[in-house]
Amino acid sequence: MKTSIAKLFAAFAAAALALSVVGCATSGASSQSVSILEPANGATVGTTFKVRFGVKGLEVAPAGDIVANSGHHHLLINLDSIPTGESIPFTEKHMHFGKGQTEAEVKLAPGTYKLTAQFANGAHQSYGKPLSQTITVTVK
Ligand SMILES: [Cu+2]
Repeated sequence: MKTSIAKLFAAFAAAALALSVVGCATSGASSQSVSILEPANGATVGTTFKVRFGVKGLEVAPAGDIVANSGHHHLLINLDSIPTGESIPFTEKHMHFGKGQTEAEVKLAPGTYKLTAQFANGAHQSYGKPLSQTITVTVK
């Protein structure tokens, strides 16, 4: 009796493990992320400040060709993430780093701002909310 329960448990554990492995393989998107490394969320910065972007599981490349898991950074001023597949406009509030830059000098007038890093493909089509991060900074 004891043995059969142990065997059953072992089989169950093996099945659970197999499921979790499959789960990892199919949800590759969760291993990818985009973040603002600098400034920190809630930071107070000067009117000229440096923004540094970070990526995980993605390639940063100049704008041009559409390549899977590759793209460039955008900084959106006082805007939320852009829905997946939508083109990111070229305005003062949508800064494109189409040369593949991972950091930039940003100038803003004093005030409180929402800054959103949005990753997009070579044709400036957004990868959506999963590959974005929004922080708030105070410019003094
Ligand atoms: Cu762009």
